Amino acid sequence: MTNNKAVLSWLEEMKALTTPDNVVWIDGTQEQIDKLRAEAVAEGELFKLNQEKLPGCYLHRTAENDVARVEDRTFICTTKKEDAGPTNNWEAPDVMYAKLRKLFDGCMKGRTMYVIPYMMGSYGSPFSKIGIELTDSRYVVLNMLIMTRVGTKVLEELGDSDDFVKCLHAKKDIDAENRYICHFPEDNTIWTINSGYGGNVLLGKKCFALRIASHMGHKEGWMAEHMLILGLENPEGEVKYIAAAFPSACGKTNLAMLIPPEMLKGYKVWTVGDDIAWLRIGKDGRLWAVNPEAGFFGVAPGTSTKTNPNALKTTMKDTIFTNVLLNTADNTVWWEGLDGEPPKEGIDWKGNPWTPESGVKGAHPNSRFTAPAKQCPCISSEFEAPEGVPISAIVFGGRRAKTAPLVYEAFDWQHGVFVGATMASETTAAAAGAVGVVRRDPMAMIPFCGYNMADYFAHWLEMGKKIPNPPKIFHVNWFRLDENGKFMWPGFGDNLRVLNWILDRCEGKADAKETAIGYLPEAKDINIEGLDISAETLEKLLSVDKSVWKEEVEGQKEFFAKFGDRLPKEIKDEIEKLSARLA
Ligand code: GTP
Ligand code: SPV
Ligand code: MN
Repeated sequence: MTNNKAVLSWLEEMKALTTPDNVVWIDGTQEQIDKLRAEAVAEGELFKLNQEKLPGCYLHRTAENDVARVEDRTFICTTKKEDAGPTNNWEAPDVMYAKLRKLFDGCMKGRTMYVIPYMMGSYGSPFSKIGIELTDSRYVVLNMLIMTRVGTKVLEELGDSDDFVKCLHAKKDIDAENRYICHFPEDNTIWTINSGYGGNVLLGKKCFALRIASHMGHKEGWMAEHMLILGLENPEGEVKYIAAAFPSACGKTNLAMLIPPEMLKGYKVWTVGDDIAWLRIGKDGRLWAVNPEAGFFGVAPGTSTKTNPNALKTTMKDTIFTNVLLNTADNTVWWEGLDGEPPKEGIDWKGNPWTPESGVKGAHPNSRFTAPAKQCPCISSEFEAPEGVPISAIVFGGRRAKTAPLVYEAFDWQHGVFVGATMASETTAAAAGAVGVVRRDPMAMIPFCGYNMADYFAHWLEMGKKIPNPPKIFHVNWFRLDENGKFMWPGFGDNLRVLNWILDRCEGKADAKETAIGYLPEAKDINIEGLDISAETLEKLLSVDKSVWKEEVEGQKEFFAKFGDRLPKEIKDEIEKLSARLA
């Protein structure tokens, strides 16, 4: 499919290492997609769902030990350990290559190697970047075809250039003990083995578009962030764009597709992206964002016509469901939190017969849908805009049962970077390990920053100095709990009420009071018309408990201590200033 020497010689090298029986180039044609789907069904890799109700939709179950990203097996392999920093696992490139070569040695014998040329970003955009993934998984091919732009056209855009990210994946034995997700940012290479799950193997996503891209952005003066991008249209028809970073499974897809509550019908949200943003300074001096992805790899549980009808509509055709429940009555899918009664019987994510009385979850908490972004009813007209969209506000947030109020605004860019750097959130099922434990997750990037996070903070501070008209920075928390452990804020569509305050602040149209942690709205500044929420609850949601925040500062200091002298002075200054304001 190409005469590109760099591509062909790399492919020969990888073939010699993994010794596949066949090599198939992915051209992106419907004919080839149909063939791959049919083969995957025949091999039991995919289950064909009810084609009348869900045309083009399939179900896949991963191995039980392979249902989420594995952060403890994810490595940043740079020559110098300090370049990976204290928040990443590190190994020297030569040592890791040697270890992995042994695992990859002959691992595709008897299998087919698929060559997937793909592009992150839209065709013709000056910001797009190319990768080629070699994989022995049809499931990966079919997912990459949804999540990225794949095929002949990508190779045409690449031409003779050697500027592409070299990605190698093999399922091997799905052996958790020998699972590795390895990044070599100094030579644009990603090697992963022994997994077949989403973020570990769809290498355009977290591995390239965040870990490798954040490293590129640091060198080249732009940013790769774990952010949704949405356009909020007001009743006058003006659209303003917001980028928001929340940790995994903390509400990006939901916010990006929000449907306004009845009372605020004149507003409309347009989705540009739900997971990743590449941000650059535009010619007009503002910060501009593109979504490098072409699809959504969204959390299924909790998705319903009440919470996220747009996501549901997006998944009605040409979607791959992973680890959800199969409703055997009509070969459709189900997950916890979907509307209506659960099916009377089905097959759970482990492949076992299931009934509502089984006492186990039908769908895995991190079960997902892979759906083409273009099918989203609220996809933005700017989804493929080559230069992206101008960002008015950056929003950070997470799951905090206490501490963080519903919303606050940073005093300025430097303080906003500090607000992002001090983010903390309860862990979720998106990564293997304990769920519900509060951990520090700066800018929602702790699992995805491809270089030393102290340098990442410095890069954010540096960018701020270079953006003539920077966006304002905010922090939100939809997840505050009351004494009974119930969410105090209704969330979902009603989050628009908070976005409205945010954009009004950007335009100088809303009031705020100055507090120790930043500018907060007064209760009167948040429109709660039509909401069943007491004035007292709203007051609580907007309260800042100084004693809790003093404890918070101790946790922040402990986290920052990891970075030693590499931590930017500005961050140290901000923590001192916060302490002083709390005293
Ligand atoms: P990743 O794809 O892992 O990066 O996650 P994400 O940030 O896109 O999270 P997503 O929008 O898929 O939401 C994850 C879970 O949080 C789902 O179960 C949602 O139903 C739930 N959720 C999203 N928004 C809200 C909200 O405003 N309030 C509450 N209570 N739950 C929410
Ligand atoms: C996340 O974990 O933040 C995801 C899913 O968006 S994965 O692609 O598995 O990383
Ligand atoms: Mn994500």
